[in-house]
Amino acid sequence: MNYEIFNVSVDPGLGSGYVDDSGAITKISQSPGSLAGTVRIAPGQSSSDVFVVPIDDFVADSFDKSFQVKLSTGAGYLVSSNANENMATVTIVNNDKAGLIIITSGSHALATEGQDAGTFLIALQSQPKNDVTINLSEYSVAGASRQLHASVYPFKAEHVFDASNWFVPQEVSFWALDDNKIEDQYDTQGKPLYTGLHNAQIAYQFISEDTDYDSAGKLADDFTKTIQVVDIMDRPLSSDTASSIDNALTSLQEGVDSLSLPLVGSLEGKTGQGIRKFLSSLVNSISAVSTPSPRKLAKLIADGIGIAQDAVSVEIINGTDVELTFKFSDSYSVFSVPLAADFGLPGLGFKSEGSLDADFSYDAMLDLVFPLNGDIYLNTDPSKTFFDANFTTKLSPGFKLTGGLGFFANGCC
Ligand SMILES: [Ca+2]
Ligand SMILES: [Ca+2]
Ligand SMILES: [Ca+2]
Repeated sequence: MNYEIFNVSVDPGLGSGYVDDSGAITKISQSPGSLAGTVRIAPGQSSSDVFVVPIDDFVADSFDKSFQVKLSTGAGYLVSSNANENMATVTIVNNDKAGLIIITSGSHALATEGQDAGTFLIALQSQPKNDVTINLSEYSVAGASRQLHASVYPFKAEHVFDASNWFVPQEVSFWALDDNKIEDQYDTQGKPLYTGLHNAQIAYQFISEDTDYDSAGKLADDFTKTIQVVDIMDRPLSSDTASSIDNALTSLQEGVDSLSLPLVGSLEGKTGQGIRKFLSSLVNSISAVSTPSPRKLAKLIADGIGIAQDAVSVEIINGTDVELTFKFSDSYSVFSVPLAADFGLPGLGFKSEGSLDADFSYDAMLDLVFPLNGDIYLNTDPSKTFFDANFTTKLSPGFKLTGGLGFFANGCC
């Protein structure tokens, strides 16, 4: 039996001018694939199947494709004139949806202030019917400062997709502006997380004759009006940060060690651990991050020394430089400090033996400046960098002193 296909209905995205010509059916089906054909009803049977194999295209059809088929006359059989018996409608349901694909490493694309560009990839989710231009720009809520740039200009990018490359991801590059502000991330209660991470937003605008891929007239939640969140890492500090802090703290400790007091002589090794208690683990934790952001460094120092976070401050000074200030103190007893053989008073001819117990306490503050350009330096203003220590002793049983000054020796023992 002969059949004919008619009323082929195809979205203009698959090409116009196909309706009811042989081109239309070849656009939408591999089989039947032509506007006329025959089927054979085997002897003893009352029906026969015609298989429809749709072409899996990628166009987000604005309506489902369809065609109608009817039996046509031929030799050796009669066709009913009742449309319900001689005709059928076939609908091919669209499975493509216009959309935007954004591919990032991690949950958000990331750029670091003043460093190389951050990147992510974009592609379309279906084949557009016309060329699609995507314009990207920074989106700032009212009052918020700019976070992104391209060269010296505000961030802007343009990417064009067409019917042949819509599925090939294009790389978008964006740069984080070094805004001379110390920034951070906050939890839902508004508590700082001391990561140095903060957000920027990129707004999308689609322009195309394909209305699915055009922002005009779309609701704010349509993909053509996407607002993408990207992560910005605050300005990284110098890779010399760990060694500078190591040197500054070591100098303070050496300053204490180089002191000499009556009774005990040189303090080296006699004040307990002092700064050494936390120095190497602190320096290791900073080295592990290598170039921490200011707020991250503040957190590493507070955790490393075991002090409250508000004892560490980071701020911008001179418009561009980062100043790090931290205060710390300790107080503990040192047992059996050996007495200096000369009673800590060389030249007087004293001889002493024995040991004593001591209480040691200190109050320290350190002020380091990280210039935008140039080497890290210690602010030696005595109100900013100091080490105040107390070493209090009392003589323990078994103390013995003899000396060349007889009156002192007699008076003492
Ligand atoms: Ca489709
Ligand atoms: Ca910033
Ligand atoms: Ca910043």
